[in-house]
Amino acid sequence: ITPDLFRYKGMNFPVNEKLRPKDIDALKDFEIRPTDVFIITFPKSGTVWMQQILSQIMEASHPGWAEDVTNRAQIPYLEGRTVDDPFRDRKEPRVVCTHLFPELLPHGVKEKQIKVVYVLRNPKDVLVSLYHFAHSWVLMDSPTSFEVFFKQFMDGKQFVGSWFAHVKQYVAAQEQLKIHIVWYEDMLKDLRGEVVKICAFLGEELTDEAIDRVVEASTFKSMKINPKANYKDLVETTVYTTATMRKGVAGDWKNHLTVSQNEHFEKVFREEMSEFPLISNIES
Ligand code: PPS
Repeated sequence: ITPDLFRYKGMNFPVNEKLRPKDIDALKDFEIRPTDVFIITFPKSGTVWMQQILSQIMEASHPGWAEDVTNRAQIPYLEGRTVDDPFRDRKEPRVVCTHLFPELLPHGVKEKQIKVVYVLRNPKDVLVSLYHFAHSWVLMDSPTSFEVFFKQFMDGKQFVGSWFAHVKQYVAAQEQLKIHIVWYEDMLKDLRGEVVKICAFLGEELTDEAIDRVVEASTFKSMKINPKANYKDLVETTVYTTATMRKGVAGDWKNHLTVSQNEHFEKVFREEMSEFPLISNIES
């Protein structure tokens, strides 16, 4: 793996995040409440988007749920060490997000059968988005070239690890965990339809007008100018540049992958994912 990362239990963590193996192990005992909701993603699959959607749904359904903080404070990363006391005391239902592999999740996720929203995105676009993000996030080394980064991603040597392993493990985990899978591309095509399905999964009953407001607040355009949603506050601390809300489209991989890289990607995808009915989603 790249020198900015260390590998632990099958997952690649940033060396400079100061998260140590013992901290990662301790997450298993993170106290889960039955009403907790998890957003789980492979990076760059739509995490920030889902943070915005869920915060809008929760606020509509439980007035006063949202505190006057950014989405990433309201819905923090479990492994980001921001899950501190303010989060523990948040109004239920608490929402947390994570990139952890299933094996590293808190025991309570399975034991209490809490609700998990897993966001999936065409991995070619994930790769491209992560490539750009790596240039701006201080915890990752800037890639020396797209070619090198492409290879590292395919080999599971970049941030978090293998996209294929992550997705396969979560698809398989559907038998044990209460998971609702949402495709990034489906949200682009019909955001309202996906929001309705998410509400049904969460058991949150919203009026049509409230759903309209959730959708309106969760478009790329609205989020880009919303300081609670766009991570702009981190730009000042040089953690990110504008790379979080970069393009927000499907198919940007066509502007990056060469014909032979694409062929290689599709070959690996077919080998790795042959048993899962996901192939059609990566062909466009
Ligand atoms: S992270 O760093 O893992 O939390 O990143 P993540 O939020 O998972 O993914 C970032 C990409 O999601 C895009 N995005 C959106 N696309 C469409 N609509 C909305 N509302 C939206 N919000 C975020 C964001 O632009 C990143 O994708 P790219 O391709 O880089 O633009």
